[in-house]
Amino acid sequence: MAFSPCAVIPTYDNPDTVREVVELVREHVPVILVDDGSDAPGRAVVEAIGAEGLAQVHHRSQNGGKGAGVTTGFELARAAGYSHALQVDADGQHALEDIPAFLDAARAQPEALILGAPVYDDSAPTGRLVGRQITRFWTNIETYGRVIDDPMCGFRVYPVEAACALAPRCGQRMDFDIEIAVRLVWAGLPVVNLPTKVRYHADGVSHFHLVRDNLRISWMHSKLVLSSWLRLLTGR
Ligand SMILES: Nc1nc2c(ncn2[C@@H]2O[C@H](COP(=O)(O)OP(=O)(O)OP(=O)(O)O)[C@@H](O)[C@H]2O)c(=O)[nH]1
Ligand SMILES: [Mg+2]
Repeated sequence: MAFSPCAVIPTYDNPDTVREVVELVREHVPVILVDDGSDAPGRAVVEAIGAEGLAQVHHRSQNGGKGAGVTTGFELARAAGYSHALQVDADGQHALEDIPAFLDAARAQPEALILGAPVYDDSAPTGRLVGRQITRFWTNIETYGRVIDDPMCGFRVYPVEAACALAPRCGQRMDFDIEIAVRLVWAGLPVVNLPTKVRYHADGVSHFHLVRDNLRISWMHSKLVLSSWLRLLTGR
């Protein structure tokens, strides 16, 4: 299949940032924007983006989580015939000037999963940095080595077919980014980790719930560690 990338952007209540993100991303690739049941202000911005033809817009009727939004985006990407999906957050935290480097890496190794490896500045909250170290400890165990630099960064490129096959089996909220990366490693995809700056804006919006999402992520790691041991024991 010829290399034909699009972007999949999940959004939930990002009225202040989503338009600028879409405008910058569409300079590189066509955009599929999945609104995951945003409240009126976020929904109105997404509707305007669709009406202006800046992106292919899909509205999910109910909030299902970041993973649910991305999964819907993968399905739309496959239906439209795209080979690769660049995933970018809608909150303006990613260094979109790095998009060409991400696309070049995917073009050079189309079978690979291209993962952003965040380079933080002083704006990053300590709690989030510690959480990432813990989840990285577990993904190293789950993947039998240091394959994934950062399993939580939402800036990455997926081969669409492989992503569509595994996405519905993954946790559909903030656990999604981690679980699909591990499962794609298990499926045999090579991983390319690309350093990229991540900023936390003073007035930024986060939907990451410290307790609820960390509990969900802990449960997911329990399942994945068990599965990784079973895979070793059974050779499957
Ligand atoms: N579809 C969907 N997208 C979501 C949901 N929650 C967050 N997102 C999107 O996922 C991206 C990242 O969300 P954030 O809340 O910033 O999560 P995060 O980047 O892991 O957390 P921080 O490190 O605190 O920024 C943004 O584009 C959000 O709009 C959701 O419930 N559904
Ligand atoms: Mg964020």
